Amino acid sequence: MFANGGGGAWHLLSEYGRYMPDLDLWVIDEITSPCVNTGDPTMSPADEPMQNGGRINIGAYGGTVEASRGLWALVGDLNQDGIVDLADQAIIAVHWLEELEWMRGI
Ligand SMILES: [Ca+2]
Ligand SMILES: [Ca+2]
Repeated sequence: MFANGGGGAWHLLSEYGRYMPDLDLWVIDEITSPCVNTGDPTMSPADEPMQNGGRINIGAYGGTVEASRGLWALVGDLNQDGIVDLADQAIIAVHWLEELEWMRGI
């Protein structure tokens, strides 16, 4: 599931963002490669752009600024520091009961 492997474009397809170096922009694909966020779990994905899923990608661009984006692995990790803890709970406490205007009519 590459952008165009036959054409030498080895960036992984992603519904969350894939870099197109020839146009210097990010695009959204209809599917996500299973290689997104399935690399070595002991390696830091810090060099991948956010949203980097909290795990390095497999492939030529895994661990680089051109890595395809993916969903963050920990849903409750609101500050995306890799752990669900009181800091995340504090974010919820600060924003507790906020709502969008369109919700007020329901
Ligand atoms: Ca990743
Ligand atoms: Ca956190």
